[in-house]
Amino acid sequence: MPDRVLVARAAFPDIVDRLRAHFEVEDNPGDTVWTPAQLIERLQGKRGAVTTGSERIDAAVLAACPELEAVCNMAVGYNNIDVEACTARGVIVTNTPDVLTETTADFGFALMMAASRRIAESEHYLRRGEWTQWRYDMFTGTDVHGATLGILGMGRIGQAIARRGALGFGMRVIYHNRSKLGSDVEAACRASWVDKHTLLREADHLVIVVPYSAASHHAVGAAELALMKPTATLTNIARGGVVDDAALARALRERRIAAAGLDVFEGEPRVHPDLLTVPNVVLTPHIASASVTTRRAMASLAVDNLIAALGQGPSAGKPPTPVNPEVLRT
Ligand code: 8YV
Repeated sequence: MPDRVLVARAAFPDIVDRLRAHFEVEDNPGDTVWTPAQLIERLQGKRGAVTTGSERIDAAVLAACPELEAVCNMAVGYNNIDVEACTARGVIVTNTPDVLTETTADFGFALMMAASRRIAESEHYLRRGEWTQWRYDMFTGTDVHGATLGILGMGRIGQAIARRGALGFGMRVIYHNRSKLGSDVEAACRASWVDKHTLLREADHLVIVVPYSAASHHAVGAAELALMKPTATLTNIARGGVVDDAALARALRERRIAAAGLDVFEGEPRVHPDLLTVPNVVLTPHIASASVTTRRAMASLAVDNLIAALGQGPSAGKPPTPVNPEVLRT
């Protein structure tokens, strides 16, 4: 009997089919988002699962699914998974780094430009039929080229955004990260480490790319927004919860910062109602990695990880991108 695995959300069928050569696969072509109880039910008897950010794998799920050995997230972020609990139970966790870096950086940059040049706000105005004449100050925004780009969280995606800013737009790039990057990496991105206060005070465009954790919860709230320039923009492509959305909506409404671009939200797919009514914010539904090529690469890497994690295929026992590789050594 082949091992049984679960693919928790719809994904490219031709890529999911690759699992069928090794496993008995239960998938979810209707793409229902299961409740935790439904997820536990589907995971019964499964040795492995491909998950997305929508499925929470915590200690309770693990306790209820003792046969589970591999959780392969189709995302670079894995705050939906209690990695510590997985490690304690010997469950391997994998993610999909690298394959989405450039696509996500493109999108972060696009959102930052859309916010600073008021693209969504002015498009809505045009669609409402309000454009009757040219005006010298119509939708004037802030320049991106030559401005100071501040990056909170300087991992792979942060560095890719830094390169775009420095090399493509002549921006001065400052960043804040728990640890300062090596001077070679800083030189490649033309970026300098600053403390968080300096980052908030000096950035013309703040882009948030820090992973979500208890430590980064509301890393940007009312106090941090108060430090920013009234002409500054804020872009969040990290995770909802890193920014206090209620405080951000207030700051936008009161024009304490100029504009924001948000791809992620606290409690998404719900969006804080105040964000829906302020004009100076561009809102997108968590699509920063959504190019066809990249989403296929993410699905493919998640599938490769599952095949290898469960001891099949050419890399048996060596999933390409483990989050808790210590599990493989035990
Ligand atoms: C995913 C993401 O689309 O990779 C991540 O961490 O946020 C996105 O690329 C999303 O999490 C679905 O799993």
